[in-house]
Amino acid sequence: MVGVVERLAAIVGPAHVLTDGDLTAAFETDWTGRWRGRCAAVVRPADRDQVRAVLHLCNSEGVAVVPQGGNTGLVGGAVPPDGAVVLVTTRIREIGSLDEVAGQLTAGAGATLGAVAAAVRGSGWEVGIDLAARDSATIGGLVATNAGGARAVRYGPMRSQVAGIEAVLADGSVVSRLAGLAKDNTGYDLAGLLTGSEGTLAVITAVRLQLVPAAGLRVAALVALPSTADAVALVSRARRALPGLLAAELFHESGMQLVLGHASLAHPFGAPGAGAYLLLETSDPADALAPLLDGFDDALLADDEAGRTRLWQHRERHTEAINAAGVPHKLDVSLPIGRIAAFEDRCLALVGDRARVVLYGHLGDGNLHVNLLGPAPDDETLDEAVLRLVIEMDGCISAEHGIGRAKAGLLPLDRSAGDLAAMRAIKRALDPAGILNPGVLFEDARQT
Ligand code: FAD
Ligand code: 2HG
Ligand code: ZN
Repeated sequence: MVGVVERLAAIVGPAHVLTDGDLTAAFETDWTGRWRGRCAAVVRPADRDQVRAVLHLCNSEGVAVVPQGGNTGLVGGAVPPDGAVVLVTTRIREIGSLDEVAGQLTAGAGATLGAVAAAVRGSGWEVGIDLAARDSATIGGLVATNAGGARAVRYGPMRSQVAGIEAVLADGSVVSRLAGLAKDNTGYDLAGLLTGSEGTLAVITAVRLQLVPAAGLRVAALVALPSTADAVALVSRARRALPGLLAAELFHESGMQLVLGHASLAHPFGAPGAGAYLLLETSDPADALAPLLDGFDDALLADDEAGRTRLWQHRERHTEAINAAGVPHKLDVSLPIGRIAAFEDRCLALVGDRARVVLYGHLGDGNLHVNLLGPAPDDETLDEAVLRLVIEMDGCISAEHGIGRAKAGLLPLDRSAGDLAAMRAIKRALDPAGILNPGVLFEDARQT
């Protein structure tokens, strides 16, 4: 490995190859602290050609490579197996000029979502995706995980924002389609294939983003409701009554109390007790929202930025508040929206007193985040039981964070033998030596 480290330094410059444990530590642990590895080196290429050279070298030497962007992923997908090279993209962060006519721009994979959002602010266009990790999560990471976030109910997940991709395959060859053509039927959709591939098929180096028209008006409402079933009914009505619905987020008193304690906030409704909280945001005028809220005594409305931020923090700060309470097991599941309330009841009954459960999520998408606090980091008994329940109720085991290392062993619960065989065939075709992110998606795909 010493020879490889020297050759990596020759490619990217010695300052951009880290081997000292104090310097590599932050790249070896995930955001929750549940996953850890010990890499041989962290390498930070400056551009696509350096990525090509790094991959070419590692492929010929049989060294595993773990692509990493902002390291905000929540399924251990950017954490290295021992001895791997972590390829960090954050120096590849150039943001190209905005094509005002098409509403598109090309961003380096290492540009953060926040930087791209800032670059287009005031143009009349905006990125159709937003999430609380915006200032660290990178465009490449968002595409590699097909991230969702609060606005997916309106604009779809990251897949819907991708107009083209440039990426480097394991052997150093390049695939590139960055013209951003709305219609392009010239063979396989490689950008589509790489979206959601979690660093197992290629290193994404640039993304052509399709922006959405910026919402002029934004009105948020935080509503306290008797139950999740009431929240589901309200979301269903909101989807029909509000063409501009931007977000429909669910949480509960369990999460509310964690956030209030962590952030030293007063209860927004003065006292606890609601069965469910629903945060709606729309670009429709407030008077379109008001009739939906008739009959609910506890609803807070905000149409200015400060007021919206105040309401949103109760939802957005769940992840950090949970981290502050312990090392969580995170299950990020999809269910038919009509079965969410029943799932919550069955999930709470199933877990009982074996863990503290915090349930919340993107209700408009039928996406629940099941956070379990208490079980040891490597005890997956409850994780598996909850995911089996999800499948029994016609859901799937990842709505937005991906499979990563966390759920690689459980993927066969969800995907058929035929699906898995096709996925493995694609993996073998694009990465025959299996150097890219071994252990992610396929538990056994390894060769360090
Ligand atoms: P990383 O964590 O560095 O990597 C994630 C995966 O992508 C890994 O498998 C890695 O190998 C791969 N990867 C990264 N960059 C590349 C690349 N250039 N080429 C190939 N593979 C690559 N997720 C949501 O979907 N919705 C949310 O609402 C949401 N909210 C969050 C809130 C908080 C506070 C936090 C901490 C996380 C949240 N996440 C959310 C999870 C996370 O932000 C996303 O998964 C994000 O897409 C990860 O981006 P990243 O740059 O940090 O990727
Ligand atoms: C969110 O929706 C993120 O806030 C993180 O996807 C979810 O912390 C989680 O479990
Ligand atoms: Zn989420």
